[in-house]
Amino acid sequence: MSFLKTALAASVATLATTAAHAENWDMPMAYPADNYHTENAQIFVDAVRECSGGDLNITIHAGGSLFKGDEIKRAVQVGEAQIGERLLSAHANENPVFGYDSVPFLATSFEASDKLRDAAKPTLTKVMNAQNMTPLYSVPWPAQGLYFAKEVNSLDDVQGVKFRAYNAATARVAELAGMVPTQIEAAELKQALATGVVSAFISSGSTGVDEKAWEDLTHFYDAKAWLPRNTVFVNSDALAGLSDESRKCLLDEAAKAEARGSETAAKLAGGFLDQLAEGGMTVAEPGEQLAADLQEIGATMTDEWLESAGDDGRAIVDAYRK
Ligand code: PCA
Repeated sequence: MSFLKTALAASVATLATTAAHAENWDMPMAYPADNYHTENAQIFVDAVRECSGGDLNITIHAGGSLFKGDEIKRAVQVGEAQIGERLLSAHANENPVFGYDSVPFLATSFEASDKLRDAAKPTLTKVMNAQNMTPLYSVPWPAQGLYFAKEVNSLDDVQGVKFRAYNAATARVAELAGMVPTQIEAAELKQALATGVVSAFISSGSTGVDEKAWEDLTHFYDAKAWLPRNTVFVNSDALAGLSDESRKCLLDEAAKAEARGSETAAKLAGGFLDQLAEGGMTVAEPGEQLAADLQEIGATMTDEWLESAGDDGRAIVDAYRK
């Protein structure tokens, strides 16, 4: 065989092996393509493609386009998607452990949120593994504040207000405050605000900017109630099916994405509030009475969560406070 032929045969063989091993994964995500969570994940999947030598190609489907937010966890569990991102606290009705990041006033800074994430990791991994999933990384949203269509000085001002909830904790805040909660994914929030289905919600400045909240609402109170997290997780069978090299590459890049995501969120947080103000909203700390009312709700909800999450919840809080 001539040199050229040998070289050609060798490269065809390499191609064949690559093709046989190449994995194409779908990654449903619920938030907009230009949100920093999605952009961070795009850097992650690009790096994974690179370090796997093209063997692991992950395609992001942003904005709930492949699966809606509330379908993503199940889709990954049953293998309809191999990997996905979800606000896991939205599944706290199924297991209170998923709501570890939405306990009011437990962790209210980026630093505390990362510490709580580490404290929850063993328990969350155990719970996810039992559902055939493996958590890869999680990234915080900025601290949660309250959006209203009027000035609010105490809960007396919000009785009966229609409130958008994104998980059990936000629905409970509304109930305890005397508001009327409706569960609405971020992808449907703008429509709900525009049509008056809701006129208030709790979220970060990030989502307020994504939704151009100033077009529908007037006040943001920076309550710093908690920092919920989006978690990226993978179907455990899909993970086991990877080559050792691809699996290592995925896990290494996940660790980088987690650190990068926290840093990015912290860097952007202040600017989001500036944008709300630039849009015309009043951005303020909650006044004395509203702050006291929220603390009282927080204390009730902390007791309720500890009660419902049992030993798993206790393990998370103990590890966090250590
Ligand atoms: N934005 C997401 C969850 C928390 C946040 O800041 C949302 O409102 O859906």
